Amino acid sequence: MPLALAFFFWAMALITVALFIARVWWLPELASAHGGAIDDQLVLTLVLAGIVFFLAQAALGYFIWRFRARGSERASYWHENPKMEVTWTVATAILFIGLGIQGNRVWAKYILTQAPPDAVTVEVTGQQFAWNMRYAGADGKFGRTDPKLINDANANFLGLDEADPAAHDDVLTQNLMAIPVNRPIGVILRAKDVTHSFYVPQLRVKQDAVPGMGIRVTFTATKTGEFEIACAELCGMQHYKMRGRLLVMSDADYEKWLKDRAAAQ
Ligand SMILES: [Cu+2]
Repeated sequence: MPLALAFFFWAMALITVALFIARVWWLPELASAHGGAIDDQLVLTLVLAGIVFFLAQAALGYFIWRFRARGSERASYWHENPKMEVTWTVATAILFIGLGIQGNRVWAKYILTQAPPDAVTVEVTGQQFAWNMRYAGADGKFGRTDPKLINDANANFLGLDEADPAAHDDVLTQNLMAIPVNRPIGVILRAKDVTHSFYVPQLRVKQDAVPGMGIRVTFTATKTGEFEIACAELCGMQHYKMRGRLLVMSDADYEKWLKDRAAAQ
């Protein structure tokens, strides 16, 4: 019986590790420039944790079998082993702190990178339960907004002030965002009501949108296609419905799309 139990632990450990190695359940396909470093960091964490997990399970199985009850022997009580305790505490601390420092470097590079001056700027404003996108238009300037002018019935979701000349060419969409591929994108992330979270899994971009703040998010998409923009913050009863489409296009297609949208409104 102890041998069967030991085999059970070994088999479980092997199957679990094999599922990770085979990547049966894995992240969605990567489509951004900064995402590779995040994925590598995740893999490094999983590999190190996987090795420790496997060794621990292997040892557990071995001990179950090695120290099984034999004859009328009684178990004896054994109290502390400072050398072993210090060893695994220090080893765990080095592993944790090391991964933390390394991960922090990857994170800082992503989150602290400023959009270069030639970046495409898109303002994204979350509301219950939609994403409002805004492009500055030909003048490169966003029109003035005023919360008092917000009127959802008239589709003025952002409270755009029509009296401001810079507002006239602003391009507005809802739940639809187009960007050019291989060009830096600078998103200005806002929220109208409660906290939302702008999440595009393929881009490895996830950032809270906080009322009263204009949070900058910089990324470069490396693949054309259509991706889902999800809200990753439980923001109310219809949170599950809060989703948008992100279209990553060639430069020419993007310019045409923007021009068409501007002409249509
Ligand atoms: Cu939301």
